[in-house]
Amino acid sequence: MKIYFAGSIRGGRDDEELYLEIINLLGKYGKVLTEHIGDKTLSALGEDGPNDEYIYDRDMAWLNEADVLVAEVSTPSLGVGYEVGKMEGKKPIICIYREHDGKRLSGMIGGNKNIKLLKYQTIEDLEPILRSFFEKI
Ligand code: 6IA
Repeated sequence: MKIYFAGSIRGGRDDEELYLEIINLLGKYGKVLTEHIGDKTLSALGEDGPNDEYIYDRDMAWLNEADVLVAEVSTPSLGVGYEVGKMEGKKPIICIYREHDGKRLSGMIGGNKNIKLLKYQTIEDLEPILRSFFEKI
């Protein structure tokens, strides 16, 4: 099972430690193609790739290769939203969302009946959510 994990980079790195924990959890179910999302050295400037074209081409290739998309959508990110849109109708998608600071999720994710959206608070909550998702696909 090849897993594309999507999480905010230039949208903001507030949740980077959480991303790393999620990537570790996902490792139980398959190969995470995008382990760099949890990389602490990545800043919100996202200046660390060779160039944007390289990032886009490589990520599109990984999306095509992946069997499933797991998107952490608590920090709004144009890139994550784009990736969810690209995968809709093609491969199973789960969006995981942590309500915080009174911020509300985009209606384009929350209102989409084709997207499985699961709310959680802690990494402990996520374990059974992910287990049940991967058991069904
Ligand atoms: O708009 P954002 O930057 O927040 O979009 C984040 C999403 O776009 C992630 O889910 C990634 O899949 C993708 N993405 C954005 N920037 C990068 C990137 N930067 N590398 C890979 N995927 C990216 C350079 C990283 C470096 C280790 C070469």
